[in-house]
Amino acid sequence: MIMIRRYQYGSPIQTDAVVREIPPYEGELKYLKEIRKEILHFAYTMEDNDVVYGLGENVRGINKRGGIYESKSSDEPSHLEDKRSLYAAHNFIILQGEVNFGIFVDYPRVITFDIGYTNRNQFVITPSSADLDLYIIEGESLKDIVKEFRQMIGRSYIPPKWAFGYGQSRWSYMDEDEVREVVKKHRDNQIPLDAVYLDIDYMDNYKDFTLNEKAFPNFPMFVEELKEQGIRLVPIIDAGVKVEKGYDVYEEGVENHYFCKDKEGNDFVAGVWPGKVHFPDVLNKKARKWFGQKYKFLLDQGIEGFWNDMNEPAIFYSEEHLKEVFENIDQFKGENLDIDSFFKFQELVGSINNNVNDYKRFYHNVEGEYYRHDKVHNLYGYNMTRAAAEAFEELEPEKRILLFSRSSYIGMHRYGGIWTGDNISWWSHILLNIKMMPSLNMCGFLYTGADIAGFGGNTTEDLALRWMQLGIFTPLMRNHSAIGTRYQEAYRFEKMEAFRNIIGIRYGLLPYIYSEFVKAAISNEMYFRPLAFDYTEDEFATQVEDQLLVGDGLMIAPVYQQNATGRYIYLPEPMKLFRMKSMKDMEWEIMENGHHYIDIALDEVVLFVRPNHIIPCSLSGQCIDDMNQNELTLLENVIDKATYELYHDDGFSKDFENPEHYSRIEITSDGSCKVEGNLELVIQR
Ligand code: MIG
Repeated sequence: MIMIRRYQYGSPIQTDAVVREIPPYEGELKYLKEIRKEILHFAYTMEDNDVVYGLGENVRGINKRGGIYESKSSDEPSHLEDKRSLYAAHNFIILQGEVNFGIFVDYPRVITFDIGYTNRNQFVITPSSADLDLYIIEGESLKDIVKEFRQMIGRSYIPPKWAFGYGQSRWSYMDEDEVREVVKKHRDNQIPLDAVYLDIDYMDNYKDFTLNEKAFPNFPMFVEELKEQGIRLVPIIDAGVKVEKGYDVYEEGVENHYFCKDKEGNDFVAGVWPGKVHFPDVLNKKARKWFGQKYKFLLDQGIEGFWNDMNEPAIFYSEEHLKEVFENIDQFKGENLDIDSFFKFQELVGSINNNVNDYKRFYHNVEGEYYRHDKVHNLYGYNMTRAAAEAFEELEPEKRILLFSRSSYIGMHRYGGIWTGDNISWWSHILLNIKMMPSLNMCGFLYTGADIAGFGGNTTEDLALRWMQLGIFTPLMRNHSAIGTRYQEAYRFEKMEAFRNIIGIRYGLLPYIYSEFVKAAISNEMYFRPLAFDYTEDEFATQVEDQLLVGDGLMIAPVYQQNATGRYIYLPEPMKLFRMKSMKDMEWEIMENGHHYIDIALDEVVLFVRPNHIIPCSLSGQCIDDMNQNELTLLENVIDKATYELYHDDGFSKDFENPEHYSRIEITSDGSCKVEGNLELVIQR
C-alpha cells in the first residue's frame, strides 16, 4: 500500500524540508481537485463534521476549520483571531472525516489555506504560483499520518537536558549586575532556574557577535561564574548585520558577497535594530557556512545556547521605500487633512515596516541562480537557524547546543526549536498557547513554548500563576517579557511560594517530561496531542480544545480564565487526578469518565494520570545539573499492571538510540516493582 504520494507541479524550488527520497507520482491526484482557472489551486469538499488539523504556528483552534490562513512569515506581534500569518510557514494539514489523509505543500512562497472560511464546506489551497511539491499522506489513524509525515521530514531537534529547566528572560537584562541579581533572587528564594536569556542589549550597538564591553567587561569569566551556580546564559542573535565600516562581520560579508543583493547587484540595505543592515544570504551555501561559523565567537566564551530573532526577516524599512515616503510626505505638509487625504497620509507612513514590496527588492544567490526574495521568503529563518546548527555540528560535534528560532519552515524542526513569538499578557493567549502546541508537534516542532506570563502588556500575579501551570509542561519553559512592561520574574510576586512550588513541580516531573520528549522525537510521535488523537472512537473528544495529552500517560486541563476557581473538564476514560501543591504535598482521587467541574486553586497543579500508567518523578532540585537521576518517586494509576520506559542520558551526547539510555519500570497492582536496565534506580514508593 502506498502511504505517501508526491505530486510535482512545474519546477519547485528545493527546500530540503523532506529527507526521504520520494519520486514524483504520475497518476491522478487523490482526494483533492486540481483546478487551473487563472492560477492553479486545489479544492476539497468537506462533510459537515470533518475536522482539519495542522498548520503549526497559527491562531485559532486545534480544529482549523472556519478560518483562512496564509503561510507568510511575518513579524506579527498581534496574535488575534483574524490574523492569517504569524512568524512561521507550516504547510501540513490533516483532514479527518470519512477517510483521513494528510497534505503537505512544500512551497516556500506565500500560500493560502481557506479552510471553510469563504464557504463552510470548501477547503481551498491557493499558492502564489504553480511550482510546488504536493504530498498526500495516507494512514489508518491520525497518529499514523503524523508518523508517516514525520518520518519523511526527519527527526526533530533534541536540545541539551538543561534546556528543559526553567529559563528567565527579559528584554533586556542590561548588564552583569542585573543578571546576577536575577540569579541571586532565584537561588535565595529557592526558585529553580537553569538559564537566563540575554536580549539585544548585551551586544555592542545591536551588532551580532559583539559584546557590550562596558556591561559585560569579562564575559567568559561571567559565563563561568554563572555556570558554577548551574545557570547558562542564552544570547539572542538577530538576522540583520549592521552596516558599519570596520565591523568584521560586515566587512567580511561585503567582501565575499555573502549578503543579499538588490536588483542592481548592490548589498541590499534594510533598516532594523542597528539602523541600516544587510541580510546574510543564508540560502547560499557558502554564506550560510560563514554566518554559522560566527557563532563560534560566543561558543568560545562558554555559551551553550542561542535564540535567533527577527528572521522572517523583519524589516522596519527599506532604504528605497523610505526615500519614496520622504518624497511623498511633502504634499501633506501644512495641508488641512480631511478624511481622504488623512487616510492617504496614514497609509503612506503606516506602510513602512514589513512592507510587502520590500520583500521583492532583494535577491538570493542559490548555486549561481538568483531568486527574488519573495519567491523563497518562508525559508529565511529556517536557513539562518540551519546555518547555526550546521556550524555546531562542526564546532561541537559531541555536544548538543540549545537553539531555537522565531521564524521557521518545516525542515527547520531538525535543526532547532521555536518559541511562539510576541504574545501578550492576556488570558486568551494562555488558551492560544494550549491550542498551538499539538499543531506544532504535528509539524515536527517538539521543542517549543510560549513566552510565559506574556511578552507584551502588563502581567498580573494570577495570570502568571495560571500560565506557569501550563508552562511547566512545555519543553521550552521560559518566562519572557518586553521592555517597558511590568516585571514578571517569579520572585516579584506576593505568592512567591506558589511560583516556587509550581516551578518545582516541573523539575519533579522532569524524568517523565524528558523521557517522553526524547521518545517522541526518536519515534516521530507527538509529545502534546489533542484528545481526539488517542480517543478515536469518542465523538466528544474531538471537541475538546482546552485539554491536552502530554506524553503517553498524562492529561492536563489548565485554567485560562481570570477569577475562575476551577473549570469544567472532560474525561474520556476514568483517570486518577493528582492535586499537587508541591512534590511533597499532594492528594489524589480516581475520577469516573465524563464531564466534571473541578476546583483548581491558584497555587496548585492538577493533572490526570491515565489507567495503567505511571509517571516517574524526581525528588526535584534547583537546576538540572543538580538532579539525581537514580532516585525516583512515581505517580501511579495501576489497575493491574503498568510499565514505563525511562530515557536517561548525560544530557549532552547525541547517541539517543543507545540501549543503555533506556530502563524499564514495571509496577503491578499487588505492589511489586521491577526495574530493568543499566541505571541503578532507587524507587521510593
Ligand atoms: O522587535 O529583541 O520576539 O522576544 O525580546 C522586537 C527584542 C525584537 C522580538 C522578539 C522578542 C525580543 C525582541 N524582539
